[in-house]
Amino acid sequence: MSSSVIDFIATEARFGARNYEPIGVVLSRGEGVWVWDTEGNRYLDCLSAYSAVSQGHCHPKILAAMVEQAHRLTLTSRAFHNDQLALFYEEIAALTGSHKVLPMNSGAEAVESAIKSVRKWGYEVKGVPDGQAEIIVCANNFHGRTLGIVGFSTDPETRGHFGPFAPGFKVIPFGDATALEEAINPNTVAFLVEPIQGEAGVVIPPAGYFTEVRALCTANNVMLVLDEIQTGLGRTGKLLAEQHEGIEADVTLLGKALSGGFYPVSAVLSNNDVLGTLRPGQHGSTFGGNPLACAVARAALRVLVEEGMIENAALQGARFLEGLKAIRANTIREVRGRGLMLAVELHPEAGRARRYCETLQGKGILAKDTHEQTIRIAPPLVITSDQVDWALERLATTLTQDFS
Ligand code: IF1
Repeated sequence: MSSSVIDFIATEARFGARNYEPIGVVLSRGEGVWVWDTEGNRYLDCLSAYSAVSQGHCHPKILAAMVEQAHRLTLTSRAFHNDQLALFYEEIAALTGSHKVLPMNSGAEAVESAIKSVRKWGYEVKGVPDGQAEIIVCANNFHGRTLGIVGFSTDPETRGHFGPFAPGFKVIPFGDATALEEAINPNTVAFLVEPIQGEAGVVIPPAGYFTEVRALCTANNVMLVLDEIQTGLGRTGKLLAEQHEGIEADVTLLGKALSGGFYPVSAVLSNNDVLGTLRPGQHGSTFGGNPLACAVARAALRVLVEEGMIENAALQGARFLEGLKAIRANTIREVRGRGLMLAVELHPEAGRARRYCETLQGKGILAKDTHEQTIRIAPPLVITSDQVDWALERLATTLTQDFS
């Protein structure tokens, strides 16, 4: 490593809170599926900033929209109207078939906003006694890092020593519709769930699960809140992961790729009167719905559709999954994926996934481990067949390598 690389890493370690343990690469440039480090080495990005850079790094059309808008107007606050917000609402509502939109910034903020909204809906529409609203969530969930959210996490790393936490959440197993049925009571206002659990290691529920979930929520007047912050906007090969099961959530949460990675933009979408319960002064954000964010998000949505990225995610995702399944390596326990949200789970004896990610780095691929045993693979949705094959070759040699 050159002295400059060591310097960036050492300086981060010296001044920064140590809340991450990054792989030892310092990136300085990105274009499409590729990123370059400070020494000019090129890597295929198989993380896409946790699926935020789905449209590819520095997409020229999103960049142009951002620069153009930054020259004109960046922030007005919601105390005044701006000439981008209405267009953003109109376009995202048309694309997703939703009726109401609440713009926020981070994913966690969208989740928090949804929790506030469904509780309010519960008290004012469903008639739940004040202070009694319950929200059902799943074990091994990941919805963000705020206090409200980590309070209903089941991961000791995520929640440990951050309490005390707010009450009002009930945890059930993921993928078990009977558990949901048993957990629902008259005070249940919502079921908050990821269509595919990301942080848990790309856990895909049994076929038919969400059809049953949808029916249970409808029958019990419980709002189905799908956290599509990671699965949404083409990642799984459909615009929204809910489409794989042919269902519609009552509330859908989007973030990450909503800006193509340029800027934090998130949104709560609802197809009923959940967001209608919010009155002026009851919720908001200084930056939420700002004109720069709206212009960036509009461009990010436009290129996703116009450039066929969703169809490409389905096509290349199937190719990638098939290629991973064809790798005969005793290190592999299971391969999972839908669209370009993929994971290779290693055998416990194979050692930590992190070691394999470091080997992949040496071969020009950046991927991220999760939960010790799983390598997550989520390249930008603009990846080509040749690039998939290129990645598969390197994954094959890495996974067949004997570390013991
Ligand atoms: C970190 C994983 C990905 C999310 C879902 C909400 C949020 C996220 C389904 C919050 C965020 C992140 C954040 C990142 C790690 C990461 C992640 F490893 F945890 F699972 F993407 F793969 N809902 N996911 O996945 O969005 O507030 O961050 O904008 O280190 O926290 P945010």
